[in-house]
Amino acid sequence: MGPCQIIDGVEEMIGVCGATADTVAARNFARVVASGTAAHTDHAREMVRGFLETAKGHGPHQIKDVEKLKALAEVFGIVTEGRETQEIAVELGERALAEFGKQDNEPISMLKRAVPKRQAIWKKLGIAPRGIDREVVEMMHRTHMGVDQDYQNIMLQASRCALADGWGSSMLSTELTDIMFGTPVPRRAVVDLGSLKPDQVNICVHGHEPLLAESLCIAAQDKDMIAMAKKQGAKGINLVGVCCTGNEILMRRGIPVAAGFVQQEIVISTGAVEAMVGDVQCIMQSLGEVAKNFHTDIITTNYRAKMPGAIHIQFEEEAALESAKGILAHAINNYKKRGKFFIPKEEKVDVVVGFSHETINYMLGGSFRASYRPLNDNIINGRIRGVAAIVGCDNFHLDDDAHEVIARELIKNNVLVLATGCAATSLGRAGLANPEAAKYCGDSLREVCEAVGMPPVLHMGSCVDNSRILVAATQMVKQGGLGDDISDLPAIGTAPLWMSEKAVAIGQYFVASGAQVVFQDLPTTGAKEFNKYLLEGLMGPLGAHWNVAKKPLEIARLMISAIDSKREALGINKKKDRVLFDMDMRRDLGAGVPDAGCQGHK
Ligand code: NFS
Repeated sequence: MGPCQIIDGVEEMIGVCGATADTVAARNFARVVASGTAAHTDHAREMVRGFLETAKGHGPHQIKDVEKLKALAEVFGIVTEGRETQEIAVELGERALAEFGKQDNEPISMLKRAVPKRQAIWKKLGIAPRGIDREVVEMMHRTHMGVDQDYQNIMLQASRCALADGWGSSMLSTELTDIMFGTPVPRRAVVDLGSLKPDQVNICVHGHEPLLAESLCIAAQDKDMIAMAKKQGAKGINLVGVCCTGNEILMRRGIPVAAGFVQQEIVISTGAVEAMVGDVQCIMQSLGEVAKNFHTDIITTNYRAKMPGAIHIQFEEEAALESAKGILAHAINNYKKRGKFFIPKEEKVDVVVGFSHETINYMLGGSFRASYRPLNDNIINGRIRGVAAIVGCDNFHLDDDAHEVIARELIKNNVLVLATGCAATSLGRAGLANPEAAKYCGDSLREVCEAVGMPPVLHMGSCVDNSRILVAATQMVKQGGLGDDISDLPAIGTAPLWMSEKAVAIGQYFVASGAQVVFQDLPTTGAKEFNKYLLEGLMGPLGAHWNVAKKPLEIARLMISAIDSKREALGINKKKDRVLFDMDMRRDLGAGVPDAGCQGHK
């Protein structure tokens, strides 16, 4: 009688209660999805609460993107005409907060953003998420012993739960964070360990919720704090990011990311870090042990996530700036204790980041015709073969250059890459997230990148920002010419080095939204039927399924061949003649404009 185990090599395994391997694996897989969704949801709730406080005029932050505020308010059916920004923001914040605990059976508001065909699929299957928290609870209930025993039915709720993440909590977090801290625009920055500074107080901000990081950014510019650092003999305060909180401030402020997930211990082992400040998620317990060898203090700031050996300074949202200053003061006072240190200066790579979906719209479309038309046209005319997302974690037990190998193969074959999370950090370190990397592309993608001045790998932010990819894919469908659903697009995603449960939730919401995904492995191979269902069977109800390929190059080739199949289905697999066009044609927003993205190059 438990714990349920699937033993390799035992065919027809059945538990004492009669549960089959397929039921057990489906339950476990669904619980992984629920856990990942819960992590994004609790993060998002904090962001929405912070947004509401900001809307009410409390704390150090402001509503920075009023245009986006109004656009999102419209999605929620909030009247914007003739109303003050603050009034709209408070109503939006309250409505957004209510999405978590909603108890009626109406779908969450953001689902309306999806294309009609996808919404109809969700409705037909009965998987449109209702309340965000409710879907996690129902998932945990249905996978409790003796409840849902049909793996296909379990996967319906796993899809609904994952969709509550992608189109609910993650999307709320991304959008409200943008409204509050500014929608990212392209900016140059650096990544890697060389972003630490030898003569400044180095503070690493690690974790996920940008409320803490943004408050630290503001506090680090305070002249009293800088004076305090100087009094300790430092030239200033150098804030750097680790993991996804790093990606958040990189995207919006151009603050360097020193490390992704696997490098977090190495940052401390430089001996040059006065404090590593964390909130929630992806923070290794081993940091405490590593830090014992140096003067570095590990500071936890969230009551949810305490660590043995760490100093806890609770980050109080109501007094965000004061809290941030307290944390900084602690780090500054540690500067004098710094002993021998080593910063690998050559490990510093230029990146251009900040590719929100709005930026892609603007960048490819230009200021007077911002739209996805040029992207679609370049896909239709074959200059861009398709779009691939490389997302998720890095980890130690698989090839750690997988992201780079996959990305190089994709861009060489004219596939545009979108990246988030630690995958984006690793592609930045590999030198692929800057416009100069266009030289590694196939001829036609290189032409597009050079014309627009964009990198072939577009850094779109943190893991919650995978919701930007859902919006971008939806915009591509709505723009026309590439089918009427995400499942028609020549697009595919991978999280090759996944390790966090959040990555599985993301994978499942992509599949449930109609996008194929590829992982290097899935924890379901002991359950033959269920595994096959994930890898093939989901195609029936959802129009997309999971894929597994072991080696990075195999992953890339599988992605390219999936893109080619979609191109064939769309009838755009034949090379079209180039059509030169003039300014009048460019201004013609209605009709398809061939070659639009490359106009500048001619
Ligand atoms: Ni995503 Fe970001 Fe990194 Fe993986 Fe962890 S930091 S939220 S889970 S390890 S990409």
